[in-house]
Amino acid sequence: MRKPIIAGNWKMYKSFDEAVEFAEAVREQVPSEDKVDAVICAPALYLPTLVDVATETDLAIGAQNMHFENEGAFTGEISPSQLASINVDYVILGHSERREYFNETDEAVNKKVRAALINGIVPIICCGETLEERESGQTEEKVSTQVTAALEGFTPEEVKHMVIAYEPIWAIGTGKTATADDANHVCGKIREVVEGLYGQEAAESIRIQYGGSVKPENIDELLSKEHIDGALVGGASLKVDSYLKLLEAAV
Ligand code: G2H
Repeated sequence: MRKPIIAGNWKMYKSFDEAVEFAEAVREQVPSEDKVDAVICAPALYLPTLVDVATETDLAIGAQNMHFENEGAFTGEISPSQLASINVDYVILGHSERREYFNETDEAVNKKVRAALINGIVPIICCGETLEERESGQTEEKVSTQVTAALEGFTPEEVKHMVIAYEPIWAIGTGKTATADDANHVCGKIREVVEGLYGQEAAESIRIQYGGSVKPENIDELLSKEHIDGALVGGASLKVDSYLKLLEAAV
């Protein structure tokens, strides 16, 4: 049985005060981490404070990006060892917004996944197709290429602890969601790709989230599907009530 993981991706939203208020409001209410992994991936400059607020609770804190080098002359970047030094638990890697607006490549994502593992941070590796790719029947090929590249060069044991987020780009922040069956189908294909690369045990252990306009109204159906182990949630993770409802749905 794979433990569900619900991760909020706050993107570039919330003031510092709003972020702290949110974490203080949810930290005692999130379900036990025995049942669900509850994560908030916040803007980088709030991370040390949010980690403090979440200490000794079942709320985990993640980053939305990082560099793959631990240190160096990379003005403006944040390193994996820096994130680890403030006890950040998760990092989103290869989100479509980073691939599209910041030229993040499959190769960079692969290096970041390795750097995350070395530093004890769980990578949430994003993949997904554009509307054009979906309409021309290239969905499976696209996600397979992205996942194969991101997972290149690991051991089955390492892969077991990773998280993949399938986020069809056309469903992100648009209010459009893939049907639960379509999302499950693609998540199942991703699991097949992992099995082909790293074997059955790794494929059955790795957790695969769906992302793209997930909200309290549609999460039950998504989570009822065999291959969907959680959600990466943008807009609906910004409000306390809504975030807690998403977590409850996963218990
Ligand atoms: C997809 C998702 C979070 P939203 O980017 O990663 O955002 O739930 O707003 O579509």
